[in-house]
Amino acid sequence: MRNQAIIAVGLLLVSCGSGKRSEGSPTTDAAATPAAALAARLDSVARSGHFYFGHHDDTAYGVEWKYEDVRSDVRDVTGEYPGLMNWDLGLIELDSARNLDKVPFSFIAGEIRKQDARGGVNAISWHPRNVMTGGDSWDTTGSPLHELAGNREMADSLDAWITRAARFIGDLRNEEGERIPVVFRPWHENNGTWFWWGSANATPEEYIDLWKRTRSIFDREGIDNVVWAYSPDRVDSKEKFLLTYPGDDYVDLIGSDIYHFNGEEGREEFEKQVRSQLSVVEAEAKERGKLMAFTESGLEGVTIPDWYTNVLLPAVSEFPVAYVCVWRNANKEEKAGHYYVPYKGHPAEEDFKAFHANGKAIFVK
Ligand code: BMA
Repeated sequence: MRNQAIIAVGLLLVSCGSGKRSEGSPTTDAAATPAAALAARLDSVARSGHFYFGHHDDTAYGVEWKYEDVRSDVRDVTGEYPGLMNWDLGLIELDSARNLDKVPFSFIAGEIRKQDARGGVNAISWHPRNVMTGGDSWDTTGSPLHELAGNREMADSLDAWITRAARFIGDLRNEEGERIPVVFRPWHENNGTWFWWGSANATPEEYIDLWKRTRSIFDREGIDNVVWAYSPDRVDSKEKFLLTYPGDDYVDLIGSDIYHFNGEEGREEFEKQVRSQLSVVEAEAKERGKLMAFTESGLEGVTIPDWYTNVLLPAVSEFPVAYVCVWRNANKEEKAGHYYVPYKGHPAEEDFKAFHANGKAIFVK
């Protein structure tokens, strides 16, 4: 199995206990593939009590700008880029030049290279179209996964789509021509009902088959720069977690996506959810020798001015997460109010600076 090196690294590190690494630590194994090297890095960050701070589409656009060379709302406020940048492959499946949020794929590849060169990490999500109707990820009509086994044409399309995603990722290379490792987080939030691969439109077996299909295509393409991340939405019990867990051979990192809704009123609920869901993730990660992360979060509009230091930081500090990623700062002309990091002049700016200065979250120059 292509991922054995990563799994071995994870197990070895976990069995070493916190802090110290034993003789024959995974430095040599970690160099075996770009993915294994990234897994080892994420693991050592989590063990050190730090986490990469992540932001989706960070350098593509911000609330008040688009495609400036080179700008970031995170850097405008803190002086540094986020330690992790997330990018989305939605529409790569149709060979489009731009993704679902109109970010050119050539731009994404270039930014991934820059982020890697500055010592940061990249993660990739994917919101592909509905393989049956051609609608977007949120179009659940047709429940394509129920039909896949009996529909050769649709299965071939899906395989071609996955192949395009695999080739894009396999083509990510640094100046030396080496593959750049990324965290890849396909088929996310499957416990929710809003995506066509979600719980209302796929049986657990169909969902797990989708993962296996994805992995086998990436393996066929010889992709060795992916840390595989599984990130359901509502996992507050071991049973729910296990229901659609693709299996230890297919996953390197497990996480959960949890957003804060309803501002101050929703604060307690968010804190409770983080605690209950990340506790399940932590227990499973420990038992299985996997990395863990808080794969998506955020409070839209950052309407609680001390959200970063008084809500997010205490919540994640309880867990050995390798990273926490907040969603994008959509440009105000595209989707007003849809942003998760304070920009310059925003009421939460000072608090975000304090979150940065606190030192637990990793940013990069
Ligand atoms: C969602 C929103 C959408 C966007 C999608 C993919 O959460 O931000 O506007 O198209 O993610 O980035």
